[in-house]
Amino acid sequence: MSTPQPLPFLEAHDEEVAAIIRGEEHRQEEGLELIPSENYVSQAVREASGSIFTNKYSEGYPGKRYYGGQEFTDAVEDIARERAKKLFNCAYANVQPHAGAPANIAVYFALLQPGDTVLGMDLSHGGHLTHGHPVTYVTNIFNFVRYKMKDVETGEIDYDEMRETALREKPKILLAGYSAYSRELDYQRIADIAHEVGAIAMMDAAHIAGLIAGGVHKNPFEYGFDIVTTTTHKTLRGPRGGLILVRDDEEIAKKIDKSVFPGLQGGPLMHQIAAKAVAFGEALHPSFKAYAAQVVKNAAAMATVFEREGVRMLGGGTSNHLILADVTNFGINGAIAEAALDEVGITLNKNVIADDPNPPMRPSGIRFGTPAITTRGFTEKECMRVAELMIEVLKHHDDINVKERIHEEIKALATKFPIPDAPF
Ligand code: DSN
Repeated sequence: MSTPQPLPFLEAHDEEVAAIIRGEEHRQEEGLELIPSENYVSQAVREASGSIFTNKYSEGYPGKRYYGGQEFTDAVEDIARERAKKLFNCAYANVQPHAGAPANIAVYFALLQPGDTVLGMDLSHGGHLTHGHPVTYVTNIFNFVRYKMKDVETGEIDYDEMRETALREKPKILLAGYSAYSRELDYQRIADIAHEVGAIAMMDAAHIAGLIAGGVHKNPFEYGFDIVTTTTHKTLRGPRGGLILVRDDEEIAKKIDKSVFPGLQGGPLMHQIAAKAVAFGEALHPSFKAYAAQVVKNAAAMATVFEREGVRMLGGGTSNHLILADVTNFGINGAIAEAALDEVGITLNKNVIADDPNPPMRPSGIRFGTPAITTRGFTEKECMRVAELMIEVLKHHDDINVKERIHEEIKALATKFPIPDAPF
């Protein structure tokens, strides 16, 4: 088991909250986390995140703050920015976005006028809410148009359609990057289309930032992308937060800084920025390359089991950290699958599949991935066993005896691979 977080004051002063935190510790330790956007941070990241920086207001940027007492906040934000730039090989970094959604929205407000167009991936084909889903407020301000996959069985994006739409709609931003897509992108093609129509090429790398930083996926900046946004807590294995990177354009970087603060956010979360600095330092460690490579190998291993069992996977499998599987052939929907797997200690999420005939709360798919279990030390062997157990649960989702047996095996596996204090 990982070292439990010392909570002497909380346990003395607020037993209720302390007990809830202990419950969550126990849940994370005993179960297997397969939500592909989650991970386990190191104790060092947690120490920085729980540090005294939470007390400090620091509106502005290093050297240009609105309040005094900034010598240490400046120092830590500078380290975070420098490490981020080194990690992604770019000239500018803004480490202040509180999460991925505000990072994307800050870019829109930095570079677009009301009514301007963004060309992004359709949500059901893997895009994200902040890429222009009608439930989000930014769609009242900007015009979002969409591209899709050409073939959902291979995951190939319809680049010809993307180009035709770009020529017709004249987007100011051509947006790549997805929350539920399992293949790699042709960055060169996307950047060329963007620049042909005078658009900014922007990549939302939230899911795969750790794979890029670890060198197992291509870096969009090397193919002409102008901006990369990401969260810091998924494959990148940092604290919850957002990050905006700019390849080399100082004007764009200045506009983004102004957009994040004062345009959109108030005081930055300096404790999270300190924790981001620590996580970026960990990702620069040579062992992170081995971690990122293993994440991809583990997902591929799980896909071989699903393929062998004839389960339909969107995109025909995976080249990254996640798998999107259609569970309707088991006679169930994604919500039933999610609940049955939860009962055996496997956490993942229901997910819409491309052009899903079912509604989002009862979609046809499940989405799962390997970033967190790889941090625990799982290799292909354990991942294949987990995939076999998942399929058994899906086949016998209402058989209590089967689920009890599998739950015991999952607990034993989790106990054998405790969450590490320092994952390198
Ligand atoms: N909620 C994130 C995910 O799970 O992919 C995206 O915002």
